[in-house]
Amino acid sequence: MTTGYQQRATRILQRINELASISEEPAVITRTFGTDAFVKGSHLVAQWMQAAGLATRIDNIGNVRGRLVSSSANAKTLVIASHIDTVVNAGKFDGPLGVLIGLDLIEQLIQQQVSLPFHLELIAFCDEEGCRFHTTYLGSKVIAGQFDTDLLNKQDAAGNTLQQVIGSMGGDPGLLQQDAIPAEEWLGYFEIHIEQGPVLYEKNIPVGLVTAIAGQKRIAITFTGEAGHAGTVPMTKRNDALCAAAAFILEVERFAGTHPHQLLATVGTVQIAHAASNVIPGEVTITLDLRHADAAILASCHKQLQQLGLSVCERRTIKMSWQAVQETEGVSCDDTFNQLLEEAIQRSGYELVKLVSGAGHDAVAVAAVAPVAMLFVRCFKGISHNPSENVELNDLAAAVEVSAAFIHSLIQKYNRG
Ligand code: HGY
Ligand code: MN
Ligand code: MN
Repeated sequence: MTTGYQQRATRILQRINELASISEEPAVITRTFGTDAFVKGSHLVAQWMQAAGLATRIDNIGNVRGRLVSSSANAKTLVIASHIDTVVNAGKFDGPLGVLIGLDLIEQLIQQQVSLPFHLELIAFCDEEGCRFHTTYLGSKVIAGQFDTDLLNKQDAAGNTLQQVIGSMGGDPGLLQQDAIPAEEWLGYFEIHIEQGPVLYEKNIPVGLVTAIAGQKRIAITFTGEAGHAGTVPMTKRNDALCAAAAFILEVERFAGTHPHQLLATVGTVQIAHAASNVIPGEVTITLDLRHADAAILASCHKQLQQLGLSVCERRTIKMSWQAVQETEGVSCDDTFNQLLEEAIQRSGYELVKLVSGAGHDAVAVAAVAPVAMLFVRCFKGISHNPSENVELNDLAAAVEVSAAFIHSLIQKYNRG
């Protein structure tokens, strides 16, 4: 016999699958900011919001926003959100799970004709991953009033600026400020997201409470040597930029792998300029992603790795440029919200697990202006950013049950005034 939560989870899963079928490439899931597939996915989510009876719009940067207005005077706004952009060759739950559970929660509130002491805004953020412009949280920065207009000049690999891409989607970059929710109007922010790590899976527990989100730094590093003929330049006379990059990458792995405080360091992209199989690479650019919950440790590792890069390059007479592309401090989730979320988890009969998120989330951008809370959902072996990302139906049902209990406790709390 399926419970009401399992029926709701089944419908949520159907929507997750339908959204996942919209991709830039056949047979994989890729929906990066501003592409046709991304726009098509946004319109599908907007249709669902409209059908649910929400006042729906796509804002100037491309966030899909559905609002359920409260009749209470001076009501503030609670945002339930996550993102619908993806990495390349992504899983189908990272982002959409939080948006579509949020949609279900709001549909239920409408169906039960619950009178809300606060406005509820469901948001599908447009660019949490930062795959196209390497700066994450573009959509959430806009609604939090934290968007730096210098970002509009950022260029993607094809030389398109963010300004142009926003315009291509019908947005007006000059109106981004107006899309912010004013700081004084915020009640808070709630995001449901897969854990993307192994803790809940290993503990065999469906949901977890997030206490904090780690800080991260993204750096673009360019190694410049000298291009040359693969068939004539002796090995001892080469300034091979790719070999220097490779030596540095292995140094990064050694440094992070032996670091006493679980530093996470990843080189996710390598670009060889004018690459050809018979040319000694003259210029190579890599991206380095550094994560740690402690800002001081993150900053000192960043400095040490830059030094390591310089010494690798000195030994090889290679020039190195080191450019920080994005830096976000870690944030803590709100204690009051977490107390209510903790009670919702326990009232629903689940063991309480508290976790720090190594992955970044839009909650990081919103934490600058509002209290944030996050609920993690177990995913298969903690795998994510990978097409084998998976969530069991019963875990989806558990997340619906706990989230609904949490929202109801917020309604009770603010109805009491
Ligand atoms: O990279 C991250 O932590 C997130 O998935 N954007
Ligand atoms: Mn995500
Ligand atoms: Mn992600």
